[in-house]
Amino acid sequence: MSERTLAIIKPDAVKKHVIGDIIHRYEQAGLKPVAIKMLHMSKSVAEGFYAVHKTRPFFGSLCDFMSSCPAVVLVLQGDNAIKKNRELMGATDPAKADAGTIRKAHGANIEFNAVHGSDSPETANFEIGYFFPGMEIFD
Ligand code: IDP
Ligand code: MG
Repeated sequence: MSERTLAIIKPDAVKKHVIGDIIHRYEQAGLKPVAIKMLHMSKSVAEGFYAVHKTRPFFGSLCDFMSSCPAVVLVLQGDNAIKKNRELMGATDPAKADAGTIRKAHGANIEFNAVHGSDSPETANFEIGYFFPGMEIFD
């Protein structure tokens, strides 16, 4: 079933000049970018995006990181896009990520882990709408 997911190439990956490598991996896996933009999140935009984590001890640090430099946000579309993207990404902690995953290749640690991907249809819906109005999504 074709579905959409939100991906973010996080500030650490943008600084490492691996935007192209990561987008290539999406496309090779059959995840088609249908929306894409670079933006420098304010702290409050990052806090709103990660509101689900607001009681976690790493919340402040995570929002500082996400608002530290520009990031690239994308909507990816394809069969089982949510699960497929989570598989491509690898585990949250790059040290535990499988070989061949984006986080294994480009993540530094459990916080600076290169990419974000929605984890369910409900979060994908919220996250896509958070960054993209419908008229900026093309399929
Ligand atoms: P996910 O990105 O694999 O879905 P989540 O648990 O949703 O992982 O956490 C969101 C983000 O918060 C992670 O991608 C990572 O950047 C950061 N994070 C998660 N756990 C920790 C932690 O224990 N310490 C510091 N940062 C963390
Ligand atoms: Mg998550």
